[in-house]
Amino acid sequence: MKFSQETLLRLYYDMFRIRKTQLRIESLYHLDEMKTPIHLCIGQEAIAVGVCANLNKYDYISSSHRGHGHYLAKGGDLKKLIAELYCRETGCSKGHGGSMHLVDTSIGHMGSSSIVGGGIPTGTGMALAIHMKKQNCVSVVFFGDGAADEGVLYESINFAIIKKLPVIYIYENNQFSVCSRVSARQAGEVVFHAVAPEYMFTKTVDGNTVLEVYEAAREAVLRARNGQGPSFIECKTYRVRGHAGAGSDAKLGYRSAEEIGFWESKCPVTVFCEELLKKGLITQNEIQDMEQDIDLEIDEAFRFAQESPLPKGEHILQYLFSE
Ligand SMILES: Cc1ncc(C[n+]2csc(CCOP(=O)(O)OP(=O)(O)O)c2C)c(N)n1
Repeated sequence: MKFSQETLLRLYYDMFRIRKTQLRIESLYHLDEMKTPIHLCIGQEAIAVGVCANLNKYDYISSSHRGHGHYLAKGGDLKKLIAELYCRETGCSKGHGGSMHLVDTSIGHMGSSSIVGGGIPTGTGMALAIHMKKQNCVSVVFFGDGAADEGVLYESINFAIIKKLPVIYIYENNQFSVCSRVSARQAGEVVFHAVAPEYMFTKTVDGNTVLEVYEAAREAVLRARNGQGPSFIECKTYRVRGHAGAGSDAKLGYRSAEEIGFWESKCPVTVFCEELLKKGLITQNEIQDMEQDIDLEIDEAFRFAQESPLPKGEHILQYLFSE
């Protein structure tokens, strides 16, 4: 597939913006001003960006505890993201949710969940709603390999196949559920094969290569819009940071510093940038300009969050139920 320079630069910008946001959150986390656990998606930016670049505002996504990238890639407001991490009234969940419970239904972000696998049945349900209302949109579910250990994935896929639902399962195989390696929990590639490729579009891609993710997602989205039912895309990647919080966890001993280093050398943002430079599609000056813009936007988002009020105590029970 041929990509325009504009598309390539947009994909790069979006990944770079997510990366820089993650790094800023990480660098300030020790101040303990962000009263929320954080799960950084450093190294997984190509998946959020490659998939969401195929979606429009009216398409739905469901996300997980590691959801900063999904939120920004779907068009979520950076200020509201940071304000949510600061648990402020101006946050995207009005300061009630924190990092694991981001939501903005106005842009089709239907929520992230701290319940591992929680987005799988709800995202499938959204696809059922789309199908029943005969809407021309799709529902995308992002989930990790730990979530793929849950039986609800197979129940949901079976239901989606039977009902031919416009749902796309994006399996972010970053190889770990906390400290437990996927190979210790799943028999070979069983997750991928068990989802019945003869009944749905399935593909495994390099999750660190944004164009591979983009192309697979494009095909899946087209199929869903054309009434051809669900898809399952496995994006192979790696969680370079610790499961939660800031910094490396190499000293915990469940994986080697060499292994982490190997995956850092496959960084989706840097490698893509080098390719663009080599092809003459971007210049060092343009990269610097982008970086400056992003830094300013992040500065402003943090200032906004720090200056925003905390939620009011009397609102604690608000937003618990929706009619
Ligand atoms: C139903 C449920 N079981 C267990 C947990 C504890 N838990 C939180 S995150 C996590 C790991 C999830 O791994 P994965 O789905 O691969 O996502 P990743 O953290 O790698 O992005 C676990 C087991 C939980 N939050 N919910």
